[in-house]
Amino acid sequence: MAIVNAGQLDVYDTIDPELRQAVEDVVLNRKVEGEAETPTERLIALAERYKGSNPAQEKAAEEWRGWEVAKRLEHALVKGIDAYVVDDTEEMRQLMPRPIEVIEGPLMDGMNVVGDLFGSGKMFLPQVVKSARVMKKAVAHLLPFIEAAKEPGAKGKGKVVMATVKGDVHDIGKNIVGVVLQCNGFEIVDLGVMVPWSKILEAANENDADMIGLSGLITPSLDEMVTVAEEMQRAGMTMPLLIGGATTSKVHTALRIDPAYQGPVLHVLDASRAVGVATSLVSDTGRDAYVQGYKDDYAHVRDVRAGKGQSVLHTLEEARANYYDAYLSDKPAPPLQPGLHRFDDWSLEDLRECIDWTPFFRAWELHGTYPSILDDDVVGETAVALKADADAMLDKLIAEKWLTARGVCAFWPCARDGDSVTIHLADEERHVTLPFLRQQIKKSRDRANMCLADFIDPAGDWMGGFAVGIHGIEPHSERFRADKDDYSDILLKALADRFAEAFAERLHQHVRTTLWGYAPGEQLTNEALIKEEYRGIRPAPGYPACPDHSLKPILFDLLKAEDNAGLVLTESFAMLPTAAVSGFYFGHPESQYFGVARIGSDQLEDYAARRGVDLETATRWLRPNLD
Ligand code: B12
Repeated sequence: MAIVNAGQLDVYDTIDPELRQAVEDVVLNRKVEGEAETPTERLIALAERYKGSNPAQEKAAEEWRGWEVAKRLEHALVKGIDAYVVDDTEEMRQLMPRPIEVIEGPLMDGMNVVGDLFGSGKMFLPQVVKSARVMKKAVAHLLPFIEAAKEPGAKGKGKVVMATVKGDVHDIGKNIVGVVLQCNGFEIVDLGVMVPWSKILEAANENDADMIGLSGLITPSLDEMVTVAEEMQRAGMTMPLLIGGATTSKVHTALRIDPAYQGPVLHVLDASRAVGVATSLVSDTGRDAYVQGYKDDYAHVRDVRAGKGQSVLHTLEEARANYYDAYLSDKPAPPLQPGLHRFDDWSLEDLRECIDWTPFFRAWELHGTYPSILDDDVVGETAVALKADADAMLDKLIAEKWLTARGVCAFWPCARDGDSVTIHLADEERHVTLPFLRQQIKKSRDRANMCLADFIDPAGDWMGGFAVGIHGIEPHSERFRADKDDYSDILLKALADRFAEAFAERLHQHVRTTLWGYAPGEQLTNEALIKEEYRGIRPAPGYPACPDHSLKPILFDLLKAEDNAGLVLTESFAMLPTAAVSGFYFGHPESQYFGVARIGSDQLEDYAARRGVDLETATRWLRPNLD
């Protein structure tokens, strides 16, 4: 049977005739009269010669190696081939009067081609990041010559100071934007993750930056971004402030960040838009009108919000009366293996089997669902190449044991107590309260105002918790970065995130079938797992049903997550290592995900009292859910 990968089809006529003949003989079962070898044997023998090589590619490779050097550099940049770039750059350097001209001339010309192709949708993010790798290697080769000649560095389009804000640890998005801006001629001063506002302002001033870019993944980072804006205002700064990251939005930027800073504030949705925004901000002519456009737009958002009738809220009392009435006699039996379970080294091979690839492609701005994305007319070819690179890295990192999946889960006897769940820790002779939030928005018809506590029996029940993390990424990430290889660095981080999600999914399955054991016969395909076609939920602090990140210290204490899984929390409740997921287990058949959404001041006060904190602290924790 012939198996064809449509994404990797060669032009038929360019296939080596001998190989083509041998393959045709097998496919068409054409035995040549009088020959001792069968077509199969002949193909197998021929295959030996082809092992590890691709003649068609080699032929093409030879061809472009014969071009003149500037053209070779452009080709290497556009195709992302770094194999010969140091030699070619050196050849070019010897032809140019000054080393800096190699950057400002042929290398920038090549990157402009990349920028144009990306801008016009003919090249995609993974290819651009590979191009950046080539550029960085070329520049690294030239730098010692530039320094030796005591020449000023290449004049870029502008300088951007980038940082993930204090308390947040995520940098894939920031790094992608940094690479794309670099490809388009901007100089990036990357301050890394968990950067306090003082360091950001200092670096911006010291580097005489043209703009600051902030990134954040979790909601506590939104407050931190407001703080940076306030401090920029206080320091009398005027440089533009770019806002990005999964949790940020145009509305939040308009309502909270823009009013805090008189200078330009611009929310940027993704990497491809970052180039246009940054380019407009350094333009001599169009800048003012461009910035005014944003200011007007944000003012408009504020006006619309002010005038917009918000959805009506129940009082907390009314919402509680409209609770979700789960059929409690259906509650799951006590766990078969109660207590705490620790996993020091879950098999990565096993986790690989249940990776959800769709978000992986999304991280690279390739939109579509896996596996059909591989056949997509527009991004299919890029997706196939990216998946091949991901598979190759997975093979290597599993064989060489780069990463370790550590996790912990536990089940506790508990009871619902209003909107909280009280956990009984018999061994430690103590109770721990988990306060949850209830939906307050008035619903149509007879839909309930849900709270996670509704899935727990007040007369006695069970719930669980888990925390998983992928350790060991740092030395490899550092190695890649030292080698100017952002592509592999981002690829590795994106794979570690996939492993974290896969681990959370796999562990939940193990819990349902074995440890808690309420679904022993569950047989689900990976697709069905991804679609969550199983009984029970695992809401994570920060997700819509359970939006308060500050529950994580309580969960971590219950799980002894630092000792048992090597996980720690930052001051904003982000988890380290970055590729980590934590949450609760509810086993009731009717348990389901929902969004708490907006809550009223009555619930805020009630929650503060239940948590034993002042109103100001509770307001900070719950701000995204308040008016
Ligand atoms: C994949 C994912 C993860 C991955 C990690 C993602 C990562 N490394 O970035 C894993 C599985 C580890 C994870 C874990 C968690 N996650 Co998560 N996650 C997601 C998901 C599904 C996609 C995010 C993503 O990878 N995007 C791809 C990257 C490339 O995009 P990006 O970071 O946004 O960057 C792009 C743009 O934003 C922009 N950009 C980014 N930075 C900058 C900066 C500048 C200057 C500019 C101009 C542009 C820019 O350009 C980038 C490239 O296009 C989102 C939901 C969603 N659809 O967004 C939830 C989401 C971000 N996660 C969320 C949460 C809550 C968590 C957890 C706290 C859950 C938990 N309790 O375990 C943990 C926290 C982990 C930790 N270490 O603390 C929430 C955050 C909101 C909130 N309430 O705080 C989200 C929004 C889900 C939700 N709807 O509630 N998560």
